[in-house]
Amino acid sequence: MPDTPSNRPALPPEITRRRTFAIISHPDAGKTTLTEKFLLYGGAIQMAGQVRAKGEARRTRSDFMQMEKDRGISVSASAMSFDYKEFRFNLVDTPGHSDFSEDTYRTLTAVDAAVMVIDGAKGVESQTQKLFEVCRLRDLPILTFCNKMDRESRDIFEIIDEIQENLAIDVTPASWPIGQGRDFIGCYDILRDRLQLMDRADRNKVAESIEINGLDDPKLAEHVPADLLETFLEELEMARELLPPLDRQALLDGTLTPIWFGSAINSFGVQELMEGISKYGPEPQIQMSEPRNILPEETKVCGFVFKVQANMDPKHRDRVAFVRMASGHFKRGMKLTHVRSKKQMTISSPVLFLASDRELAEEAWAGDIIGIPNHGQLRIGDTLTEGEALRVTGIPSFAPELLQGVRAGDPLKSKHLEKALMQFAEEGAAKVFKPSIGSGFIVGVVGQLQFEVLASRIELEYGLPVRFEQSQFTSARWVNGDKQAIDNLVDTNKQHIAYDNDGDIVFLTRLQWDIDRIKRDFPDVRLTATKEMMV
Ligand SMILES: Nc1nc2c(ncn2[C@@H]2O[C@H](COP(=O)(O)OP(=O)(O)OP(=O)(O)O)[C@@H](O)[C@H]2O)c(=O)[nH]1
Ligand SMILES: [Mg+2]
Repeated sequence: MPDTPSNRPALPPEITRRRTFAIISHPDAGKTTLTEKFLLYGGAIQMAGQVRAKGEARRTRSDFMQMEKDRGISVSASAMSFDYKEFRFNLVDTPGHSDFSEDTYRTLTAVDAAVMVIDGAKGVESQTQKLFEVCRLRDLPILTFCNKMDRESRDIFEIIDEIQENLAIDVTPASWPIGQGRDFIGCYDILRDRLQLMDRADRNKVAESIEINGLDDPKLAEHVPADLLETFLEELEMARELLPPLDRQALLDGTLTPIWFGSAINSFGVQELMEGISKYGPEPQIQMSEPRNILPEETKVCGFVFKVQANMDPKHRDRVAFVRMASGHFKRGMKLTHVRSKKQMTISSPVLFLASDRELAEEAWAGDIIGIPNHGQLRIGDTLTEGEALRVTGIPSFAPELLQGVRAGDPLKSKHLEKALMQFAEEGAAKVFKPSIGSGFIVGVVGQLQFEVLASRIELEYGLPVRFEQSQFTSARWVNGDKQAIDNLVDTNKQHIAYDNDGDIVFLTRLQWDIDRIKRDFPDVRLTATKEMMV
């Protein structure tokens, strides 16, 4: 980074103790279950909930939307802050399904590290690979948790090999599993020389942890059956020969990932991972921004919006911007400059996301994620500063790949529908286009499931049953460039023209041929598949 001084002062202790990370993986590897156990060990909740809880049983805190609860999948990233020992964790549970990956990718711009969860029976899956590549682009440090070790898993060396080969990153074992599937009895904590035994009877109880004085300690044999012990000692010796030791700098550079083994649902291996994040994970990092980067230790406050969510909680019907603090010590009531509009905003009711509720945030430090309720001024990508015109960069916007028309079940409710759609467009949950001819709206998303989420949310949050239907269009392009040329294009192609929620012009078509034609006939006009977010 060109403008980063090499002799940076030490970070204030309040910043050093912060660990801000996302949990990522292929769908169903166990992110939400792991998140819930983090909350449990962080003392933020008393009892862990389940992803597919039935009846009165407790649900997980991070799957807060009705559709998430119904289907047992995460569709939206959710942030949670809690203390673990002397550390402050800001954790974001992300959805694994690729239809929701825009949310996950944006989250990765707001964290300093990622915990990559791997299903021990499956290894590196397609979505793991994609998410990993996004982390790599940002040199994000990665800690790996190999989950579901209570089930039959693949060979450990094979999994490690697969990570090293497919993801091109060195792997160092932080723990080593003893036994497998039904015979899985626990892990050896390599970093702290402890034997962690699993408590199978009580899933939510902290498992037994026995201090071991090196691998010759006779205590090992007291707790581990002879055959498992022999295999374990052989494997560990091999691992030590073949794999590099833990080197914090390599972890921080993103070239080495430590791997822990465990079973999130049985709370097993979770605390060791939390210790690892505390001890080896990065403190708040430098934020890429234009015209200069932002250092966390700067005394002036700066933060940026990476997610907007409306109607998060029926108790608080409002819109919340998720803001990652990039620098300084924020205090409630501060006046900050909204760089895009150059307007001042008094941040009077910022919130901290706790396990299942929110609390007023009296203060926040670089590294924290806070929520700022607002009426639509705050958009994804916006930067807030104490006056300087800084603009945080790198927050992705995806091209809408699927287009569908949408209608209210009751035609008289189309104004209501418009309001709901605008809200979702501003949230970044979908792109919404109003064709210049005819009525109705066209909605663009990245993945099919997003239509279902929208339909369910419009019904639940606005009391409005809606129907999505095939559209005559399949592609959308934003129109930029010379004003006169754009006017000509609009006049001669009315049946293709629509306006997005900001009133910007969009060209809709079902034929690549049309796009090529416009490019040829209107050389002074640019067509882009994503909207250029900031000016
Ligand atoms: N056997 C076993 N099952 C687990 C474990 N951890 C999670 N599960 C189950 O795996 C399923 C998926 O878990 P989730 O926590 O929802 O996975 P996720 O990664 O959050 O899934 P998405 O958010 O939809 O991508 C649930 O049925 C969990 O109960 C584990 O350690 N062992
Ligand atoms: Mg989940």
